[in-house]
Amino acid sequence: MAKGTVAYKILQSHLVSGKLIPGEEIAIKIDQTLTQDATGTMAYLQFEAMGVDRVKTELSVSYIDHNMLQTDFKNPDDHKYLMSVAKRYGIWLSKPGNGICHQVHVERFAKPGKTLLGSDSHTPTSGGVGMIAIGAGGLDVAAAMAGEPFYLKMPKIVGVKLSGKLPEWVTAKDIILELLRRLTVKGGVGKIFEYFGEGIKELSVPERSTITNMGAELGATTSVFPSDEITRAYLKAQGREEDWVELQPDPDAEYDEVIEINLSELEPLIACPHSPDNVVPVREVEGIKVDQVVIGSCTNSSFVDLTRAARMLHNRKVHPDVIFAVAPGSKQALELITQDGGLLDFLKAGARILESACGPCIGMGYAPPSGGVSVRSFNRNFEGRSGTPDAKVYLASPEVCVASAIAGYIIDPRKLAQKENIEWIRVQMPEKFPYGDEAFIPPLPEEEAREVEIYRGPNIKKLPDFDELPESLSGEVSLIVGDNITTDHIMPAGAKILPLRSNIYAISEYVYHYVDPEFVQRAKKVRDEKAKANIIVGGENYGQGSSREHAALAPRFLGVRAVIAKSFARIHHANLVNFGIVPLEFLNKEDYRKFSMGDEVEIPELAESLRGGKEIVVVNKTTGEEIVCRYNLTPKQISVLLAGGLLNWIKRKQGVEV
Ligand code: MIC
Ligand code: SF4
Repeated sequence: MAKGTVAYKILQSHLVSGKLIPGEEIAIKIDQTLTQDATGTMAYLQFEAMGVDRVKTELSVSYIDHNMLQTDFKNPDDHKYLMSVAKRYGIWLSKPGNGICHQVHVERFAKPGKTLLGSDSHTPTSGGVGMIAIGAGGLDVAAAMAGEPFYLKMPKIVGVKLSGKLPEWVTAKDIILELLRRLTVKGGVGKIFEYFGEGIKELSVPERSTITNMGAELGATTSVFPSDEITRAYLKAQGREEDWVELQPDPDAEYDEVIEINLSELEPLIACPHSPDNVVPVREVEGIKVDQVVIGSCTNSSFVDLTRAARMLHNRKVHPDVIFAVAPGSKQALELITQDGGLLDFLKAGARILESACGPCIGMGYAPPSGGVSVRSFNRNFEGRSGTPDAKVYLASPEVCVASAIAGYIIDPRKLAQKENIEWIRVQMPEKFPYGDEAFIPPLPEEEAREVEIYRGPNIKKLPDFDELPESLSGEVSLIVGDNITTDHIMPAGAKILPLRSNIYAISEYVYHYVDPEFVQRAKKVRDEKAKANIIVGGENYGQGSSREHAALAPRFLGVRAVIAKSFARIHHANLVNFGIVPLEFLNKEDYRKFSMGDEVEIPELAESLRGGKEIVVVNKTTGEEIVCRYNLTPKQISVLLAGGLLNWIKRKQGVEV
């Protein structure tokens, strides 16, 4: 039962209901929340609809970091809305330019032993300081701000034992890439990864956070490190030593599973296009010509990452054929490299300096050229995510990125070190970080907050109302997709679509845009002309990747009422439920083949079967076949589905007319 582990202890001290037995539904108290602008507007619209006067958490922070291009009124409208909501409801606001939510949260707010729920899948980054930090859909985060506990199935707690010592030029990124290589993008579903062993003693907080960040790519619920003297020194340098508590696993702690990684045996690794688990040693892809390189994203853009990269570039030049960019993870990191000269190293080497924000990671600028190769210190390389459909994106440590930028082709940094005698660069943690608090707006006192008027520009549209689940569902198969469909496939981001996040009517026009540009018209026809439900058929790990609830909300708006898949990714599964779309799993995975596009489908007594916990029989009326499906839903999720979604469910609970 994993008693005595760090994760177990934190969950136990926050348990509101249920038993900490893997697979059982538990509810936990949430101490902190975070939102970012791209998911935040919707989360706060939903929070407003809950009719609460002020957030009920210990701390809630609203970050503006994703959507920074401001090509017209839409982004600034959203930012202004977010700023007014923060003032009205007792929320901290991190202004645009202050950095990426996860980086900044670790720096300024993350606290060992506490819980954090964030409307972004990389929220587990804060696990690097010993907190249980979980990514969720905006609606779940809104509910947590309204004082609701967070419901989840108790995950297994997997101990990752790090033994040995990282060889030179091998980094934290290679540890998590090694786990991805072994376990794949669905290997972490239903699991918490807890790191322990001698090897953790060498890892600084930013390095630990690189690892917990990319636990999201494993599909894990979260990842966590103990809170030790390294955590203490980091928090002290952030001027927050009082936030430190020690959190270690008990000597007799037992994990549900243990994975061992001998750090001494690792070498520089790289994830090849188009999946973070497509990992090979760098030497295997050496020589591939590179068009662009970028260091940034919430994974690897801390002060430590930037300083190492800058020192590698000292007195060197980026290869003439390569465009090299740096997007510092936070203003704090940018300030530090400015102080210690790293910024000048970048500039002299010929780097482009981008804003402290997500930027290229979700295709908000700096897209690669057609068919181009881009090597990035990021966490996701899904096809098309960079903004260029046929680009090939590789993911690696900042060291591999810089070495490749200098060489002009992918290269193992150890080779370059031999050739050009690049010394191994160790970075000392500063004794005092620049806190950068000028970029935060603290919450207003209650009385003053009540006077604040919420700003709503023309880009902010009211949420559509959704009806309850019908007793029986009659529908049509309007899309069939394969394995590992990401939320970037379902609801793409990028400079064109991201500004529409606060306008569900407009953004729903882009559902599955790059996969099947006809889908939206087809779905509307089924919804409006045939008055039927749209049904999507999917493969394994359906909905992996981001937490964006728009990937459930927009399909629901288009009339999707059920997704039948071989298996689901955790956050998307929860988002489907939250928006009243029934996630069904094939009992026999071979039955996936029993559907074709346009098949007429009937699910008789759907609601009754859910209520009674019975198997669901989907009738393919076109072929006459009956397909048996199961579902992985807790009693609460079933009542949410019956109500037509979580917002209806919460309103009903609070006695508000739906
Ligand atoms: C991502 O990395 O895909 C994002 C953009 O940060 C998303 C959130 C979003 O879509 O707004 C995530 O990871 O949850
Ligand atoms: Fe931003 Fe990329 Fe991190 Fe998502 S993964 S929060 S887009 S930097």
